Amino acid sequence: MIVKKLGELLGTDREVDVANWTSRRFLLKGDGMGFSMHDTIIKAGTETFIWYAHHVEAVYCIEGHGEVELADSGKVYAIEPGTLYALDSHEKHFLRARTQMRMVCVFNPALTGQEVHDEEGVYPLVADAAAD
Ligand code: 9YT
Repeated sequence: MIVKKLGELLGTDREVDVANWTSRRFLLKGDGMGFSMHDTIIKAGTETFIWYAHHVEAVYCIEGHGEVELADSGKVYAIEPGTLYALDSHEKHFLRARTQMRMVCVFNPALTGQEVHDEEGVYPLVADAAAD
């Protein structure tokens, strides 16, 4: 069994801080669960274009307010604590945080921890099975 506390991740390579968000990676590919699970802070006032071409992701908001807009349809969904959205079709989307939002994110396939958003907001598939 794996047991982790958020505090153990802070300041390690499992805490990834970029312009618009900070992601604390509880579970990565190397943990062998078949999915990755992150506690992610989306910074207040940010808009992020995201396209996970190679992954599906479920996102559950536990703190804060914002919205997600589907790029193709323009459809906008409000996000508040208790809202889940699941990107089951690799939807291109804009994630906007009105206040700081805290999201529990689950990815399949699992992130290795080596991915970075490229200029299109895409996470590539990272093939390094040994990572983390
Ligand atoms: C909600 C979302 O997708 N945010 C981007 C960061 C991502 N959750 C990650 O890498 O943890």
